[in-house]
Amino acid sequence: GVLLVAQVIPYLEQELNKRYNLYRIWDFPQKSQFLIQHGASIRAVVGRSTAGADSELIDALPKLEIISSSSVGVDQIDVKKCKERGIRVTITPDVLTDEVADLAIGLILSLLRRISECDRFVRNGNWKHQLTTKFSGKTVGIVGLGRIGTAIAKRAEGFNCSICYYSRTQKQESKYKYYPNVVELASNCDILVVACSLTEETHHIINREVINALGPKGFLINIGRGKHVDEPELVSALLEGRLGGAGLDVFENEPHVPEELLSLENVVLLPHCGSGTIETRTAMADLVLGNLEAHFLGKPLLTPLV
Ligand code: 8YV
Repeated sequence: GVLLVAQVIPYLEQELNKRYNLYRIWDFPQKSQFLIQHGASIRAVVGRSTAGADSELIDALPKLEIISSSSVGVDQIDVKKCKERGIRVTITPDVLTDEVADLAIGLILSLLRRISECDRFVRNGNWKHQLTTKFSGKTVGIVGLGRIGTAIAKRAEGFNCSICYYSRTQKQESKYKYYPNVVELASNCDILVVACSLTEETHHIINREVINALGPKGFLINIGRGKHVDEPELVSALLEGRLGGAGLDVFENEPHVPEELLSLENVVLLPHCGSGTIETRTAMADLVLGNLEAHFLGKPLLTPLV
């Protein structure tokens, strides 16, 4: 059996249902009851960024062989436990990189040029001109120069931006300026983009000090995870004018969005849709299916993490 722990696109759900004995966790009002009845027959778990497999779920699935996640992030999966138990983990890297990087640039443009706000003006019958902020030529600071961070940097270069970054270690092959901590990075850029993975070390990596360093003329963009940002600190900085603005695709307690943000004009708020195009979600689904198929045929996995 295959256990689906999160809603996925219809194509993926249908294909899983065709190929396997598929259980959807939400079909069972009591998760514990499902696990007692069917836990021993589950060989694969399919999840995504909203739900994966924590220690408790893994413990309840003694025959679990593989977790295939329709996401590049694995913060919802107990990867350490999977390693210990010899459970394979696959993710969907690369196929979503362009999409998420495109959205990051979209958020920057929307925030600085106030595109969403201007659209609301026009819809409300207001032909109002207001002066906004230029993007081209600004300094973009990237937290996490991995696949997505690098793709954002390349795009920003197309806007003649200077690029600097923070990561745990300096990338020798990179021509961009490296800062060994996020506060320094934030002090030296106009737009700070969070593009790292969520781990214990990067939880609340954007804290009060970083926000203050970015300052009243600085903009924060988050296309990573909500938990990268100390959200109450972000909200108070925006309310007090200590930060110029924020473009957010993710929130600390999704789908909950802090009420205070809804009335602010210097924020752009998106429903975690970075990878959300037909093309990319289909490619991600095909990777999930391809990894499961390879696993059950005893072939090498396409995109293994563990
Ligand atoms: C998704 C993501 O929201 O890849 C990730 O880590 O956050 C996104 O691509 C998602 O899990 C799509 O199913």
